[in-house]
Amino acid sequence: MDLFADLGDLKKGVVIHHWDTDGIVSAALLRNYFQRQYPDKTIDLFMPTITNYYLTDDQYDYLQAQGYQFVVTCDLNFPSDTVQGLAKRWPGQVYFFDHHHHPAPHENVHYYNMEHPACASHIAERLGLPYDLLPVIAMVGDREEGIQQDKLFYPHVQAMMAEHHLTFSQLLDARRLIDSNYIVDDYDGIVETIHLLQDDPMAIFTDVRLRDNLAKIDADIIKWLEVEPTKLSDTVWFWEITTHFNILSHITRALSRQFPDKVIFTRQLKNSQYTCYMRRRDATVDARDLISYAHSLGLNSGGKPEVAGIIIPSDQFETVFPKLQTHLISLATPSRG
Ligand SMILES: [Mn+2]
Repeated sequence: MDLFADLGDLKKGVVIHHWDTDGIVSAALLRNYFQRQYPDKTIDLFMPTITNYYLTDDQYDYLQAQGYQFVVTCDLNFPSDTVQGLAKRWPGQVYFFDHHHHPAPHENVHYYNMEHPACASHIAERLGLPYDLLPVIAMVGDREEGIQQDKLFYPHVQAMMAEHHLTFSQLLDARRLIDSNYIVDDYDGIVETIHLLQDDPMAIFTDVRLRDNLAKIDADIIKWLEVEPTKLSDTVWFWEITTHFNILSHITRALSRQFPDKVIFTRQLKNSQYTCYMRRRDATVDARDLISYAHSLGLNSGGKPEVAGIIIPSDQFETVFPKLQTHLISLATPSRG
């Protein structure tokens, strides 16, 4: 079955993709597929602002002004209102690929979403492509070591390791190299990497710019490990991270490794919103308590028992942040008596 039969004579489309390894590989797979199967169609690349799982009005306007006739989204797990926003502007010509969960299908959208190790592996299956190096890099990208426990898909990873003489840790490196683009906030670098992956996935291992990114990222993390915290209490230590890199989660993890008995609390202002992280190892705070408190304040928040991420729009920052901080200190203070 031809997934894209409804495109008919439409010539100009765009892939809107995630900024991580899986999203980048998905875009490369789709572009290669179109070049082979539909050489008369062009398919450009577009990304939301890094960290935004939605499109702004300006971005919708830009996409319409480009004259795109169809839209393919991959690995972004766009919320319903964004999918509707796309469907309204491109009725019948939105192709949605994802592997996160199963919300109800949207009207006027070609909706391809199912559980899969990666969006790229799901796309490969849907398009009848082999599980070759591209989907394998994406599966390792999203699942990391966890993919080794996947009886159905790990054999495909092993086959590519054998064919290309790669170790598993080199596949993990591929993920670090590809993800380095978004961490250093390099939009052009992401486009270049997609082209590189389209032509020769092995070329990323020797790409000087990507290696250089890793060195910059490591240097930045090391620098922050030496910065004195603001000690909000005996256990809650706070750092305000000022860098233009998308690196807050990495820094927070590194700080937590360095101070395993502390509750690490970090904050970064970027794109007119604050992102806060809380992470702990040996301290007994349950991050989910902070997440529900953030939800009660109307904030976007998610995580696991050991880590919480919270977004604060800058216009709410003054009123909301002190409450969050006070609540975290009380969660981390053992009650006496
Ligand atoms: Mn993914």
